[in-house]
Formats: sequence, C-alpha cells, structure tokens
Amino acid sequence: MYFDEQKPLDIVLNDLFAHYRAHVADVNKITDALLAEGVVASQDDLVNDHIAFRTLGVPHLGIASFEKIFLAYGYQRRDHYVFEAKKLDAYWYAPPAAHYPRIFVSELQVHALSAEAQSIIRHYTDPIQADPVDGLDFSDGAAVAAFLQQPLWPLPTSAHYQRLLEESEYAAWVIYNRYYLNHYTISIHELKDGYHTLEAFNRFLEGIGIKLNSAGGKIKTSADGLLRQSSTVSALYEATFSDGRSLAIAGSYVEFAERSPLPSFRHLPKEELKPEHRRDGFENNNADKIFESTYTQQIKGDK
Ligand code: OOG
Ligand code: NI
Repeated sequence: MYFDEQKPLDIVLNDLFAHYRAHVADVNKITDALLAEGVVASQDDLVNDHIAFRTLGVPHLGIASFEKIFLAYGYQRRDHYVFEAKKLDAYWYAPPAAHYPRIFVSELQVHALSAEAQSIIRHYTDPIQADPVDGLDFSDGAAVAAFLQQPLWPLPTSAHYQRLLEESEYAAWVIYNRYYLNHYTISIHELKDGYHTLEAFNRFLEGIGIKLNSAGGKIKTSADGLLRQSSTVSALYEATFSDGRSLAIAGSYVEFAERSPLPSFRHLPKEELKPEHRRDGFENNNADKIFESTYTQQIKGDK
C-alpha cells in the first residue's frame, strides 16, 4: 500500500506502514517472494484490507481518544465487538474512500483486571491528565504521523512488563508497543489465480518459512462463511526496559483476508466484482483468535 496524493491521511498511512515494514521482517519477506513469483510487480500492488491498533481503556486514552484521529480523516465508526475472556472491546471503521484500508481498533478493559495489574497500568497512564490527541493539528499529516510513533507514557520496567504478561498478554503488548501499527492485512481475493484462496496462499506462506497463527485453526471462518482470515505469529524482539534489562517480546504481525461475494453478487464474473460486492466488516470469533498472534503460546508453540 502506498498513497501518493499527500493528503494528511496519505502521509499518516504511509508513515505508519514505513515504520511497520522496517520492523516486521515478514512484511518484506512475503512481498519479495510474491515479486519473485510474479504475483505482483511491487508492494503497492497489494491491496491492504485493514490495519489495526491496540489501546488501553483508561481516562484520556483508549478508543474514545484514538478514534478522533481517524474520524477527523472521514473514517466512520461501525460495529462494536466484545471479547469477554480477553477483556477487550473493539470497533471497526469504514474508510472515507474505497482505496483506503478499514481500521480495527481495540481497547483493554483495564477496570476488569486485578487491582495489581490496574495499578501497574495506572502508574504509567495517570500522569496523562488531558487527551493527548486533542492537541493535534489533523491537517498536518507529518505531525500526526510523529504523534503515532511518540511515547505517551514512560518505558515500563521489566518487572511490570512480566507481571502484566502473566495476566494479560494484550496489556503487556500495549504497555511496550503503544500505538505502533499492530498489523496490515493483504487482501487475498485480489491476487491472481493460484494465490487467491487462503488455502493456496497459506501453502505459499509456509513454503517460504512463514509461521502461521494456529489458534482456532490456521483459517478462521465467519459464521456466514464469507470472511476467512489467517495471520502470521509475531517474531520475538529484544526489548530494553527502563531498568536496563532486556527481554525477548512480541511485536507486530501480518494478516491475510479473503472476502467472498455477498449472496446477491455471487453470480458476477471475477472481473466484474468490486470491493462493495464482497463481505464487509469483521467477525468476533475470527478476531478473538487473531489477537493471539502476539501471544507467547502461539510464538513459542511448534505448530
Ligand atoms: C487485532 C485482532 C483482530 C481482525 O482482523 O479481526 C483482527 C489485534 O491483534 O489487535 O485483527
Ligand atoms: Ni485484523
């Protein structure tokens, strides 16, 4: 994905992707293999189905704060999802124009954690006494892009990270990784024959040594059968904490989505199918398992 109009939103999305691509080795590994096989001619030929962010549900942060950025760029809030066991909420946002990705934003229900985990999180976030997004000039794409890379709270201690990890892998992820792009998502159905189903694409991925998230099966399927998703598992990154210790921790990953035509458009030939003819939105049970792409059990497990 690359946006060349240089509107503020284009600048923000390009910058998010540049940082993400520089950190997540699987992004270029997958693109390079697709180039080598002649599936696409450049990274820009890949359609980005959606990007995702994670937030902490505390005053002045969380979805209510984060969403202001993308609402300002014309995104529209859509369905609400709840993940009870993981103590998460999420919304997805429809883009202002079809060539932009959807956005999926989740939030940790901090109030539902143990008193100890809450107090660790609040230790970092309580000094934030006003919504940091409120100070942003949305017409300045470079400033918004810089904001998304900027720490809003101090680096955690390794002990705090490890205590959070025991209770909520998501909490530990956000306290260290903050608003970094959590994943981008390749639209598989847009690829040429032989690569345009998740079965074929996952074979290709595993053939180049990519490890897939196996929670709930490698292919997660919506109840209507029309949205199928797979994802890589995060690599482990050597991260330095405020006490000087380093730990190997989860970062970001890559997702793959196959959206089938809605029943009323099923008869259309492939070349006439437009994005609006396909299943939109997300699916609770798929998302629930995709979150585990940054979980220790998926990263360390051998399947
Ligand atoms: C998001 C997991 C859910 C999807 O497409 O349903 C998701 C996350 O890991 O933060 O990406
Ligand atoms: Ni996703």
